Amino acid sequence: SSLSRFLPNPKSVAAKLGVDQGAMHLVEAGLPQQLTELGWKVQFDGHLQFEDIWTEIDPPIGNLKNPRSVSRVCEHVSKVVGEHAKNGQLPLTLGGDHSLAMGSISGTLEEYPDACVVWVDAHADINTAETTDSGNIHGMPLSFLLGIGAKVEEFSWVKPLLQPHLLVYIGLRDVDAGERRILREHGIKAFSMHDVDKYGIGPVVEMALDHVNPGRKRPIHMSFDVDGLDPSVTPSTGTPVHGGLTFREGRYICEAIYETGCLVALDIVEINPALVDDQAAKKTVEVGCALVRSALGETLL
Ligand code: DIR
Ligand code: MN
Ligand code: MN
Ligand code: MN
Repeated sequence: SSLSRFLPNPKSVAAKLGVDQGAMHLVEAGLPQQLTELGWKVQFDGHLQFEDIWTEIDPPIGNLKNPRSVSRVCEHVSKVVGEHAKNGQLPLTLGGDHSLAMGSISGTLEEYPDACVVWVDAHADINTAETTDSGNIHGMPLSFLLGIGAKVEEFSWVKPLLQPHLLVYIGLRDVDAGERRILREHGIKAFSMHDVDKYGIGPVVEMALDHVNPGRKRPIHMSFDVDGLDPSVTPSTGTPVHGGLTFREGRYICEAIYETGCLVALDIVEINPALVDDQAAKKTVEVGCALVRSALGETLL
């Protein structure tokens, strides 16, 4: 490919220790070389560590955990992703937890204001400061991007640039009551595991794209939480939920998104090699690499 590509690596923005190692493991497993073999010109920005940004003394705001650190890291991610998008590069953001999508999607929308978002996840990640039970910001990024809920001063840099009809979910199976209300109120389209069982993954992806990208002309930002897949496939993740996507269903989503030719940015998040055991971590990292390759053009034949 003549296009230039790039791999930023935000440090964890997670409360659960170890998720920041996910990116490191994907790179060490050979992801940059694998993408080079697929014909991409890979610009690897190195592992951003944010040691100067991350602060140990960061008391909760409301019940939001590590709010200042998470906010600053995400703001940095948004700038880096935005710059690379501006240069015509496809930013691949390796997590780290899913709060970083607040940054990556902000960056994408700066350059592509008409972009749609395909969010693959077991969770809806759309809690607000009022609805969150856990206080985990990785359960909230979409509410900030959509401008839903009470404003949190610390996150005032996040522009509410995402419109509800340009967001679609695939894989949901663990949605809080408050989140369900938000999805209903804002008419946000979601394909749960029930829909995947009922229609099959092919039709689900088609319906999802018809909703956010009817003419397949809009740029697509895909944000892929590996807990969208079943824990038997991606065990090393912070909040596994039974009954998820199979390996093939996950790869199919990525292949189908690649086929649209509309992909402009990709996140792979929530791989935590510190969880379960080394074998589980290795497997999860391998699956993560395979998902990225599929989304970036690897074909089976
Ligand atoms: C829950 C779980 N809805 C929360 N969400 C997770 O904490 O807000 N999201 N784990 O990734
Ligand atoms: Mn998530
Ligand atoms: Mn999740
Ligand atoms: Mn999460």
